[in-house]
Amino acid sequence: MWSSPHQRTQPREPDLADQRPEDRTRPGTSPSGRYASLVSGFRRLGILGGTFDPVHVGHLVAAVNARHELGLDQVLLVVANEPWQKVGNRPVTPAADRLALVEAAVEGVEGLESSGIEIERGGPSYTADTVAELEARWPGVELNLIVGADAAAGLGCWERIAEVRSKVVLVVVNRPGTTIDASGPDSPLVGWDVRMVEVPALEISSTDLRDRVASGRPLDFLVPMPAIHVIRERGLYPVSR
Ligand code: DND
Repeated sequence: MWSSPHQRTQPREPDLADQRPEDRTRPGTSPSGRYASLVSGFRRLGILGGTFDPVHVGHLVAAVNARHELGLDQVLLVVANEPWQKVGNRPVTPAADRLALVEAAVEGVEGLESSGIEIERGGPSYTADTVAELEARWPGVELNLIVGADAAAGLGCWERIAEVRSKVVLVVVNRPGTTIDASGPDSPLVGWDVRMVEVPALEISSTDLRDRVASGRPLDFLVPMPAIHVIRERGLYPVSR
């Protein structure tokens, strides 16, 4: 089911004249990671969007392995401002705290960068808006939207999904507990330009991690240590939540 990635035609070189000078910086130097720096020669960008409440090693392992398998220049971990499908179901941690967690988690990890692009846009976070913004900013750069199998199964309910489908390569990574039919006529992946990437299966969820904090159980080795420090410093995920 998890076939090897295919080769694609290389898109043209990004036009650096389209970039603002402040965007032509080294990774990690842009304010709040809004526009992760794309240095000259970048061709393939990975986008791993998430609520990241909190970020964990399952997210990071997916990002670094997708980057490696597909030869992506950089993967942006895009923090949702308002994950509209989750709002109302449970209290969502403020976006600024979730961004701080992701910034701490990717610090020093080659090829990964946090992005606050959806937070700065405000309102409900629609991937269609993010893809359109990134495409306009870096024309010709191949956008690879990375999703876990569970998120892939729900793509049909996303806002303006046909628009997203027309603009990205969809990268689906396996996630324990979810199987996805990648080829049948009823597959949610029909019509997408798909790459299936197998990553080490890590049975970790943000839900369990929030419960762990609330009940005083350890997060060690499930969440990167710098992000654990942020959780402690900011008192995130108290018992009452
Ligand atoms: P989640 O809330 O599932 O994020 O959101 C994932 C992305 O979908 C975000 O960018 C949302 O804005 C976008 N979305 C959702 C719904 C509607 C729309 C957009 C729309 O445009 O209308 P999580 O923090 O829970 O997870 C982040 C990613 O990491 C997901 O793709 C998830 O499947 C994956 N993941 C794992 N993958 C492998 N192993 C694990 C994982 N845990 C999470 N252990």
